[in-house]
Amino acid sequence: MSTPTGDIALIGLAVMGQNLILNMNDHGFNVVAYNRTTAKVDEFLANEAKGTRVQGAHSIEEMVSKLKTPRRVMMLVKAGQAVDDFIEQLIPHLSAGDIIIDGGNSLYGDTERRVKYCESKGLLFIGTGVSGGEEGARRGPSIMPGGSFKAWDAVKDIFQGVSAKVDNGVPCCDWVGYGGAGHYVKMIHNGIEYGDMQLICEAYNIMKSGLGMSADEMHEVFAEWNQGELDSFLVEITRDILGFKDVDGSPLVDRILDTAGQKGTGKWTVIDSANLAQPVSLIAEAVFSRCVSSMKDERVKAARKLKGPNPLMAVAKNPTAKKAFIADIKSALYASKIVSYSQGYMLLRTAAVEYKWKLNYGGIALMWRGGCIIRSRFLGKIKEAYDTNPKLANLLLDDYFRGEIKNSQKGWRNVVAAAARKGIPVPAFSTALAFFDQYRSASLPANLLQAQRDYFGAHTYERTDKPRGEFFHTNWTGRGGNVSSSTYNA
Ligand code: 2AM
Repeated sequence: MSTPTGDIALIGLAVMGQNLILNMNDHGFNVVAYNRTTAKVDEFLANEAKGTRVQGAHSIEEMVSKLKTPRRVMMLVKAGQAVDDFIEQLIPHLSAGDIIIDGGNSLYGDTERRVKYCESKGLLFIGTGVSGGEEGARRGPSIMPGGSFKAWDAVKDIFQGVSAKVDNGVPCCDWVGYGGAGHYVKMIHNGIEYGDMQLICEAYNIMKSGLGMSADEMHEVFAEWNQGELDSFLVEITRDILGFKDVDGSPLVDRILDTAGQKGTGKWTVIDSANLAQPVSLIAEAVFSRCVSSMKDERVKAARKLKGPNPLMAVAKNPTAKKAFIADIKSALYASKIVSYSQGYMLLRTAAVEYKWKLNYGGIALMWRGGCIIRSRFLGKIKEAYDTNPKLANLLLDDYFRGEIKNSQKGWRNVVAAAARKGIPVPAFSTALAFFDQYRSASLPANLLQAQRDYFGAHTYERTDKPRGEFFHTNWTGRGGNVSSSTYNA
């Protein structure tokens, strides 16, 4: 048998898989391609991979035999059972120290389990987030690997080689942490992506309904926003979408049905935030807004029965006032975005404690800085904030972001208030503002809430004039006993 020459094998020849293989090939790596439906291997070799050094395999055994040791086998297959099935198929053919990599959109809990399982068999396992879509996979994605740390040295050159680069060659890929940390960070990335998209959609909706602006006018506004601190992939594509014309020359965006789909990573972020008691309210609003949008028939019926104010604002008719209001919308978008990332990082910090990961928060911002869907100039500022103070408790407390919120606050409040008056829904702008106002409140009405809980459930309360940890119960009605509830703590 000839000496194996394969640096890495890749299972799963959907577009992402194919593109990542071609990207690896461009960077000088020798890739072995395999797919469950082996006809796809031949098609790939005869077409997209023609003239490259990519090798094909028609069985797991053949694939493994073509790999140098330690063997590196990466899967880009449908999340769920397919990943477990391939692990089982691979195990008999691999040896101690070989590495299995899952680059799909797996749930971090599954990755956590797979790392332990593979390690128990003497193998190493990496679960990695790969973001950037098909284009990213081909030209340079953001790669967020976690799992068996011992495997990092053996995959680092490949992963960092093919990943996106920022600031003259800094790779958007670094080791995230043990177990499911890589897939967790990818999940938060997707949650934040939901939030960013919702914020942009709210800005668009106010301009459209409140200011009566055309797609072309909004195209100009987004083009301008993309020059400044909002410079990002999502603002850039929004600019292009608003300028895109249908075959008859009218804006295509106006013809697209307003029902949003979702695949689940936003929902997982929100479920985990509830489990860890972290108020990731903006991502939650983004997920729920997609749910409301998908109730199209119900909304159409409700629109006939439930009346509100005329959304067109008076400022729409005054060019100077309109311009000022558009600047306020930009402030609302920017400040809300700062809140959303602050909330996402709150969840990351809590998850790190709960799941015992040592996360590098600046490093995570750097991984998201290029290649992925949320890539932006803004993430460079988040990296700077954590470089300045790795122990930063909350992004809102960083000097730079504190200053930015201060400058944006007036416009932000103006937009939320105007939208409320005109009946234009801005759930993400509003929840961001509500969170900001709660977070900066030394006292909240939870004193009353605790009284209510003690009244109906004898749940007890602490007092402002006594040390923390001392609990009191009051017999509020004079009826019933003085027994407090100690077991129920919902
Ligand atoms: P296929 O081409 O044989 O369908 C994206 O769907 C990728 O995941 C494809 O490469 C697909 O292989 C693979 N895939 C999906 N479900 C799978 C399963 N249950 N087992 C193996 N591969 C699967």
